[in-house]
Amino acid sequence: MTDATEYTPPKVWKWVAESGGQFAKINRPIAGPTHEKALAVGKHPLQLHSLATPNGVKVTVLLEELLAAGHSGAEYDAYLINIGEGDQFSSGFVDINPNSKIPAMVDNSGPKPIRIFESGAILLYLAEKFGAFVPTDPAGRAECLSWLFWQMGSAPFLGGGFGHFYAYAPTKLEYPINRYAMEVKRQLDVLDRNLAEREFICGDDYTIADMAIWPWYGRLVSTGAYESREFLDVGSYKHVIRWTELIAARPAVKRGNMVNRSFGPLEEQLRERHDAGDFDTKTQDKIEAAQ
Ligand SMILES: N[C@@H](CCC(=O)N[C@@H](CS)C(=O)NCC(=O)O)C(=O)O
Repeated sequence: MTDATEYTPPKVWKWVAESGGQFAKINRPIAGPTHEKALAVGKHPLQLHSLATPNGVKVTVLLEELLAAGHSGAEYDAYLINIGEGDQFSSGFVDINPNSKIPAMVDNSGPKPIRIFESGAILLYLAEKFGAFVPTDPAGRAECLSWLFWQMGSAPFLGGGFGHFYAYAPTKLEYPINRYAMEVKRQLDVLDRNLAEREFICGDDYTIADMAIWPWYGRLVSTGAYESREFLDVGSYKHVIRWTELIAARPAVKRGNMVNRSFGPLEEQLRERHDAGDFDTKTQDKIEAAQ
């Protein structure tokens, strides 16, 4: 281990507001709102407040898959939460997610609004509400929930651990990069061995477990994340790559990827979605051309 500086923790930790790193401005050691602002409310039963990060994409892919499967009750309004600008700390957003992180959703279809936060909880809520993409037999359901919760527990090591220290931290430190690279490669091997024997994560059927895992690990082995494709030798996970391409080809996945996207090619950005027709008329390239 060759870290240049050694840190001696003080007796009591204190917040140094500008500690460096890409997300230093939005990281705080306290919860709660920073400003008063109500959330917009659209016409559909489901109100999503999100951004097209991997956690956000999980939910928009499921919503688009539900609509494609004929569940018209899954119509939704999707509003953009710009986490770089601190939208997640508005009073309205904190009311629906006290943890101030996207995605968060409100279901207005019943007598009282129901709020749901945490992407895994939203996936399960919607799958159960519509009776789709989650098996109902005990063995199938157990397998699906096991992989869903595997993803929820594993992705923080990928994003908050590996991604943070390899790409975002102000200095490159050998110890944390080694620790998290090893863990991410182990996770990829877990997936690769599973997908060597199955078409989808849980077997023959495409489920919310695929929708949870694909935006994180599929991205890692295809377009890449944290500019780490070579470092992690992602090409060696052949079964993960085969599955990633299978999911990416689904039309609902392509649409789900565009919703609440405010980065990348303009024709792939549908920053707000209020209608199925918005994919044809309201992408950012068309909005900017009309201005
Ligand atoms: N466990 C949460 C994690 C959500 C999460 O980390 N969201 C990030 C974007 S991917 C966020 O909103 N970050 C804003 C912040 O940390 O202030 C989930 O799966 O919903």
